[in-house]
Amino acid sequence: MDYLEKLHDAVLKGNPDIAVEITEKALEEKIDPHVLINEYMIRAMDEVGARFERFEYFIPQLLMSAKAMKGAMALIRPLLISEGEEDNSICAITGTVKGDVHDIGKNLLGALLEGGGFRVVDLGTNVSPEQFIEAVETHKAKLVCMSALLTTTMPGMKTTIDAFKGAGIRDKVTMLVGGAPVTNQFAKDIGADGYKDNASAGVVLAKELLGLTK
Ligand code: B12
Repeated sequence: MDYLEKLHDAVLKGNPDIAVEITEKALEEKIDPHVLINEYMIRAMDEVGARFERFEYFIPQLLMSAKAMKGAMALIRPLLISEGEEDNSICAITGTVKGDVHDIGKNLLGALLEGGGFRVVDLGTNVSPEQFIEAVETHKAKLVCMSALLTTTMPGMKTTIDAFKGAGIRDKVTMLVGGAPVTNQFAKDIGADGYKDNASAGVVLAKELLGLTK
C-alpha cells in the first residue's frame, strides 16, 4: 500500500499521468476507491489549498492538481456508480452555484448519488437560481444539491432557495448544500434542508430526508 502515497503526491504536485497510473494499479489490486479519494486525493487537495493560502502555490498549480484528481476520478467514477443496487429513479439535480467554477466535490457527490440509485442531472458550474428551477420542473426532480467553494458565492445558495420559494415550489424539493466553506449553521440560516461536509454523508442524508432508507 506504500505506493499509494504516490497518488497523494501526484495530486499535490499536479501530475495527472502518475495519478492515473497509480489509480489504475490500485483498482486492479481491488483497493477501495473511497480510500483512494478520502485518504489520499482529498488530503492532497487540502494541502494544495493550504499552499495557495501561503502563496506557495498559484492558479496554474491549482489547475494541475485539479487535472490530476479529475484524471483519477474518471477511472473511479464508474465503480462508484455501479455500487447502486436499486433504480428508484428519483431525480437529483446537482450544480455549483453562480460565480463558482469549482466542480470536483460536486462531481464526486453526483457519482455517489448515482451509486445510491438516484438519476442525476448535473447542471455543471456557475448555475443560476433560474437554471436550478427550470431543471427541477423539467426533470420533476425531488432533490437539489448545491455546491459552493468560495465564501463570495455561498450567498448564491440562499438566493436559489429564495427563488424556489418565490416560484412556489420550495416545499416540493429537498435542498442540500455543501462545499468547503459551508457549515451546518449556514445551512440552517438560509433555510436549506441539510448540509454535510462530505459527499458520501450527503447521499445518506438525502436518502434519509427522502424516506429512502431501508
Ligand atoms: C482546485 C481548486 C481550484 C481550481 C478548481 C478546478 C475545478 N475544476 O474544480 C481552480 C484553479 C479553477 C480554482 C480557482 C479559484 N479558486 Co480555488 N481551490 C481549489 C482547491 C485547491 C481544491 C478544491 C477541491 O477540488 N477540493 C476537493 C473536493 C473533493 O472538495 P470539496 O469541493 O470541498 O468537496 C467535498 C465536500 O465539501 C463535499 N461537498 C462539496 N459540494 C457538496 C454539495 C453537497 C450538497 C454536499 C452534501 C457535499 C458537498 O463533498 C466533497 C468531499 O466528499 C481549494 C482548496 C480546498 N482545500 O478546498 C481552493 C479554494 C476553494 N479556491 C480558492 C480561491 C480563492 C480561488 C480563486 C478565487 C482564485 C483566484 N484568485 O482566481 C478562483 C475562483 C474561481 C471561481 N470563480 O470559482 C479559495 C477560496 C477561499 C474562500 N474563502 O473563498 C480556496 C479555499 C483556496 C484557499 N485556501 O485559499 N480553484
